[in-house]
Amino acid sequence: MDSAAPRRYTARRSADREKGIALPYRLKTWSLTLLATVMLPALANAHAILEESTPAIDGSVKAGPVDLTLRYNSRIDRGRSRLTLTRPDHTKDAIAIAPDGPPDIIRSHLDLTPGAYVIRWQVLAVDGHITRGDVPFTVTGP
Ligand SMILES: [Cu+2]
Repeated sequence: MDSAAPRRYTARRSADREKGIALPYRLKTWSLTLLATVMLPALANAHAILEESTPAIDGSVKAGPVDLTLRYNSRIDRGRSRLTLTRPDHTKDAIAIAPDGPPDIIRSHLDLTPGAYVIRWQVLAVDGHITRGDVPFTVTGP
């Protein structure tokens, strides 16, 4: 009888110790689950949204060399993004995207005569979603 008591006591102590170790692990797992739940909708919305452009939408620039800059809210896959320029005579041309620069910016260099233009952009964001939009602008005489 006397020998059984310490044994049971030992067993209970080791069970308590296990509980003490298990709790932080459980909390950690729960925290990660919570974090994933909070983060996933944010990642799903990481497709590219145009935040700033030069020329600005409905803006105007002077004729001659024009540096086109499109800045997005997320990283862009340049190799799978496209720019199309619609000229005043409604002809369309694919325009080259500069291969360098920050990952959230697309640049191109144009030489434009006066008139109304539209840049149509189509970009692939890091989340795998493609978004498109238009930047209409006017080129004024020198
Ligand atoms: Cu997306």
